[in-house]
Amino acid sequence: MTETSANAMSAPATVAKWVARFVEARGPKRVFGLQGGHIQPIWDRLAAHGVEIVDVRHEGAAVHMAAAHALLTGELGVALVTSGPGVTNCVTSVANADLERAPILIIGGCPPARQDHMGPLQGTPHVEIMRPITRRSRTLRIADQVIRELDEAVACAQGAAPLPGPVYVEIPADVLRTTTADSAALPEYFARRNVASTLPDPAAIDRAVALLANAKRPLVISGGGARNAAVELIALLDASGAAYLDTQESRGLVSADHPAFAGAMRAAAMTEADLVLTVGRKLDYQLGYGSPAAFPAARFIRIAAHAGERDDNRPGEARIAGDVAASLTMLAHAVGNDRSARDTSWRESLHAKHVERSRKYIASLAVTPPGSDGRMHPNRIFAALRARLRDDAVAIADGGDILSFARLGLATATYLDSGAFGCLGVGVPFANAAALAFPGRQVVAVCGDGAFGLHAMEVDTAARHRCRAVFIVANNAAWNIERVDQERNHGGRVSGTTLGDSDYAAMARAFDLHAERVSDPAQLDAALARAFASAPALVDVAVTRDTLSSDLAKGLSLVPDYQALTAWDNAERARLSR
Ligand SMILES: Cc1ncc(C[n+]2csc(CCOP(=O)(O)OP(=O)(O)O)c2C)c(N)n1
Ligand SMILES: [Mg+2]
Repeated sequence: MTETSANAMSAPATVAKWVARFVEARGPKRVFGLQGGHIQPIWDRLAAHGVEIVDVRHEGAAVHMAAAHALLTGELGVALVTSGPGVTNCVTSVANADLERAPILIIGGCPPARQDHMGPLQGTPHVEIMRPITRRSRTLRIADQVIRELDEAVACAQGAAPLPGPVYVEIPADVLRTTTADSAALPEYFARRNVASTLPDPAAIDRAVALLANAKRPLVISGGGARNAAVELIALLDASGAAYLDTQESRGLVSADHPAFAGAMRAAAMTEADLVLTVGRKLDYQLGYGSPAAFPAARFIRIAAHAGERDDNRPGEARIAGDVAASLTMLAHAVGNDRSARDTSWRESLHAKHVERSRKYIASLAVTPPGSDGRMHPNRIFAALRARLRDDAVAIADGGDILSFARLGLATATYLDSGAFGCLGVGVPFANAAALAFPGRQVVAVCGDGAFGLHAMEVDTAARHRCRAVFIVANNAAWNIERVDQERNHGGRVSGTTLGDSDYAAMARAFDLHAERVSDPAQLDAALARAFASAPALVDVAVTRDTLSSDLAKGLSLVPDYQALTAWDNAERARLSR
């Protein structure tokens, strides 16, 4: 212990110094931010304490980086942003972290309390702006309560609220300068703690066992709340004989080779299942809100530590509330391991079809023909990446059409994308955070040219902080999923959805990145090899607009009334009119 030693703890210090000590003791070794006078006292003390500060070019990127750090490492993410526009620039990223349930602490600047409501510099009601998209949003006005407040804020971020997620706190500039002796009187505020866990009610486990015993086609669907329970999840799949679907937020927990895995048979698995166990997963639009429109034959078991992943939209007939790993273990034991007693023919047939369909799909990537404009299909990028990425690579996908292709084409176990929020712009900051968190692993972000533009300046952050990521821009000179929607579904009137065929490699070179433009698929592999060797690097790939992605084909752009996808929306209408 250096700064948090007993002597240092009892010596008077400014609130800013206490905050820096707290971040040093409780946060990760790296924080993300963009400086401003209102937060300078904390920034300065963090620098003095040797905490690594990754300074970005837009506050939204700092919060995206903090969220990616949290999602990829399981640690708290921390971002520092200044008062006024610094905070408001974060709104989109905080909303994304809210939906991603990323445990992050955002420390904002705030005008001096003595200038409250007088029209101060950079004054705007941050706390009210942040409230609906955070677990807690507060101004900390009392100097010797600041550390207690921060301690509670971290607990909220990590799940003391109904879900883990972002927490916003700000400390007025005059409060930061106040000297206080005892704001940190309790050393336990500075001790890292495990997130509190609870065991489920055994009666709920019994109900789940009874439901499983009567099910012929049980299906487990995992979400972010299962991230720390891979071993236990596999044990339950083995014991129960259930089929399995992952979701974007829980990719890689179960290998696609596992006999339960049915990823390429998602629609059939959901339609046919007679029992669905959600594990740490919300029943949001991606799962048809749990409606019989999407799951016509299923009863439900809901398993999660947090209410927001367990009690939303469709309650389970068994509701297992508690630590996910412990719940899965208890359930697996209670189910027993008598494989002969189970009929696993449904999952076997699903898995066999999954294997066949995936094999064909993977083989098709390298031979998908070019579009009518002569440019390569985006699948060629994924064919090249598959050959080059190691098993532990981290992949990020961001965009419209390209995201739809990437979800199938990018196969890494560690994977993040624009998520349930559809948050274009995450690609570069997510990859930068991943590259800093895992310096020994390959990190690649595949971004649409539109999505890339939203945080394109973050290639500068990559260069300055040596974030050794490879950024691939799938350049179709369009916001293409929207352009194709206009073309097909709106009388062909394309307006405001085309972009220039811009040279993103030249832009990246201006910031000292290694960068190339590739138009010939035969050149992709060598270009990727050079990019990974010289990262941070950017490869601008000329791809065709002439595509029909599955997201577009399923009607995502149409925004139907009842469900996100047309087929479920039709089923929902039919169901409601019966
Ligand atoms: C911040 C934000 N703005 C707008 C949208 C709506 N939107 C969804 S996909 C898309 C097009 C994305 O274009 P690009 O990143 O180039 O990918 P492409 O479809 O061309 O592959 C747009 C505009 C969104 N989801 N998020
Ligand atoms: Mg595009």
